[in-house]
Amino acid sequence: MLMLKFSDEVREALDQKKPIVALESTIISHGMPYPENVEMASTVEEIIRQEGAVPATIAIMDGFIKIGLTPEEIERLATEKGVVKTSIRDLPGVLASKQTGATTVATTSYAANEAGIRFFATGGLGGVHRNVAEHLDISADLITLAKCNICIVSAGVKSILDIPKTLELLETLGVAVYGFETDRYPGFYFQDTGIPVPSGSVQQLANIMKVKEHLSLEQAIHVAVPVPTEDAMDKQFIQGIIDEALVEADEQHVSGKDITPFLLAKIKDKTGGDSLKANISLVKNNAKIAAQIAVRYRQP
Ligand code: PSU
Ligand code: MN
Repeated sequence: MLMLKFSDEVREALDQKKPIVALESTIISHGMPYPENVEMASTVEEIIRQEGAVPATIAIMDGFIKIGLTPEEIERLATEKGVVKTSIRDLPGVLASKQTGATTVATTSYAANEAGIRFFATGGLGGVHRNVAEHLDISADLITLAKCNICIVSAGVKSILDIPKTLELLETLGVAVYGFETDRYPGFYFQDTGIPVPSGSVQQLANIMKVKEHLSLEQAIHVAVPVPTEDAMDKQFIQGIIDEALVEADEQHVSGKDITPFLLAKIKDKTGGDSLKANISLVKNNAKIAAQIAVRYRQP
């Protein structure tokens, strides 16, 4: 595809059929403050390399979908003014105007699928927002995952969402959901939503992706990994904070694509930074598990 521009490392990994893990960039530009975001992005790449896979952070730059970024390009995403949160509808516009764009789960999944990269690690998926009947706010992440043959590893969906409705919609779209070594769906900042899911190990999940190669199914599978115990937050406590932040968003008429960055920043302030710590911890852990599955997938 003409719009894709690969780093040498990712191009070589694709040619040699090495395990690769895609990474999104909205989490860098809009999801975390500077400089923690840059530190997180480089550590996550390092973790993937340590597991024997190649990281491919994705962003829009200079009229191309760049797959594999240099440290300077990651710094640019974190510091440049006016980086556009690029969901799938925004992609043609951002490319045409040569703006710098940070890719959401939707756009990263699309790019990974186009590139033939099968694994993608992130923090939390977008989904069905609370009060959906009033705002009809449903992330394009979901509908895009229904069209991308990838395995996306996250700590669940964003805690600010209506989690049961998001899982219902994933089912409708044909996206299978597995808990990583757990039969309860995790809740991003907290470990257990109480919602039952089938459990999978590294080997089982790699096998599922291998079988999927023989089916002409285009949907993603989603692997949900609980946040590591030492950084997990108390469910009741974080729910209370999220509820407060949602009220403030409503009062300030924040909506559309701005709602997630607004809420994440509020939640960070209200938890004295603990939510950021949990967020960084879970992203690193998800990258490790995604790399392990990607490596196993490439083994005979
Ligand atoms: N979850 C987080 N931090 C984030 C996001 C999700 O904890 O920054 C980003 C992801 O890029 C996700 C996007 O794809 O928010 C979803 O945004 P929306 O709901 O506007 O589609
Ligand atoms: Mn939305």
